[in-house]
Amino acid sequence: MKTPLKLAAAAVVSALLVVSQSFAEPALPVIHQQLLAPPQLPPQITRKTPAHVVVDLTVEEVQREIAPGTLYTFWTFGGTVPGKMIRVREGDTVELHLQNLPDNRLPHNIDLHAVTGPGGGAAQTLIAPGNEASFTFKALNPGLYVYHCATAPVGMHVANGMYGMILVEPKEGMSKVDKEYYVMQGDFYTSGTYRAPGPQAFDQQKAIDEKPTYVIFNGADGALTGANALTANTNEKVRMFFGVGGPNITSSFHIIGAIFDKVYTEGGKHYQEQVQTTMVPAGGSTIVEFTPRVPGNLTLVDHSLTRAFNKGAIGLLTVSGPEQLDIYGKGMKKPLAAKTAAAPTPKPAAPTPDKSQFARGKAVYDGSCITCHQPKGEGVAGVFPPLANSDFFKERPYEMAHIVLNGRNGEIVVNGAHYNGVMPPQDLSDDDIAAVINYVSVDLNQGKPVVTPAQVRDMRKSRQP
Ligand code: HEC
Ligand SMILES: [Cu+2]
Repeated sequence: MKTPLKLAAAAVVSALLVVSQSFAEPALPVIHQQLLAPPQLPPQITRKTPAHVVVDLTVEEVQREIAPGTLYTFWTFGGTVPGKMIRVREGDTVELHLQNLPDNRLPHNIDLHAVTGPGGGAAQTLIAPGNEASFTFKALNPGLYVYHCATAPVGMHVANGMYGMILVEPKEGMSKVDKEYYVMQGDFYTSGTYRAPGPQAFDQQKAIDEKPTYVIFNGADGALTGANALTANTNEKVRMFFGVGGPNITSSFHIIGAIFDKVYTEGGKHYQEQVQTTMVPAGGSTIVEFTPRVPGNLTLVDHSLTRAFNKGAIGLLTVSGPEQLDIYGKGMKKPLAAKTAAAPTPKPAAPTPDKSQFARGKAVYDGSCITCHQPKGEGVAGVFPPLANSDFFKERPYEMAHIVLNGRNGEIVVNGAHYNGVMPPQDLSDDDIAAVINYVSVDLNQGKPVVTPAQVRDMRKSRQP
């Protein structure tokens, strides 16, 4: 039982609290934040005064594809990896509600790096499934901040996808841009190998050893490629909010074919200009701004490159618009003049369409394939498989265009011999790929032309790198 004295004291204290709160926040307008699934994010803030922003985040444990045909159980904020992005203004009061759904198996909480105070909200929000927690904080410092689950084992909760970002816009606002995107990199540790099919469990030892199976953007191998590629038009200003959830691997963030006009290093206040690659720490962020000038695909990568090409850290930004040949020329390729007499003089080609495609196919072959597959397609024993009289090629000649488009690695048997190498994807146009495949089919395998540029274009559209 409380004594009357204590009760009276408590009443005074709570009365004081009510008074001070109502002085501190004279009728702040209440705004309910509309959260969007990444790579989208709430729109730029136009208001010039502080608000009381209510944010509802739901913890959801969901099984979905980490790669095509590979399932993984993600723990998420708002059902997505990364968690949905929160956007407030410097000086706002944020009232954050966290729900841990009844069907979840584990306790969770949230630690926001934008919070000034021990634990960033972790203690206030630690709840078992079937509960809701809430707390308020004042967004004192502008910047782009990571949030994440901080429930033990923290590394595991983050490794399962429990991170996102909160942007605190500076009081003076942010400059206007045409497109904004939200991308986070994370490292994942699965029991099976990269792209092993079926459900995969979390591998604690791989996590401790910091040997991820996947390093990916937005929670899946292919989350930002194919039909999911980001888009922009030439000469549009693009701003990307990029963060690293980790738990362990930092990013050498780079966009192939773009130079960042501005990089707000580490998500802070100052920017650096004219940057190619920026380091982003685990639990850190960056804001990059750039303006694509020529059409085509720009490729987001972690420039620690085996992560990009062997663990999934690849995304695309497809830029549409007219060619700008003064900025980016088409170029030309031709074989070097032969130094020895051994080179046979090519027979003059009759100007039929087929023959010209054939000539082009040979030119592409000599320019792109010859170094590995050798001049007559004979290959190198044990290293590069033959393309001439290849049973592997003849079995499904049409599908070979996939190999040239996407590359290939792993065990392969050609004419009874085993190979286990890496063929990188070839950076060639649809016409060149069709031409070289038809050249290999007709000239090296006594077959027929098997693929058209239009078919290669369709393959490219539907591919999952
Ligand atoms: C850097 C070396 C390299 C280059 C360049 C290269 N390849 Fe390959 N290619 C390989 C390797 C290695 C393999 C086997 C991959 C494996 O082990 O899974 C292969 C496999 C293939 C295969 C399937 C196996 C077979 O022998 O039929 C085809 C088809 C193929 N390459 C076509 C091409 C074409 C066409 C080009 C040029 C546009 C090309 N490659 C350029 C290294 C290369
Ligand atoms: Cu958690």
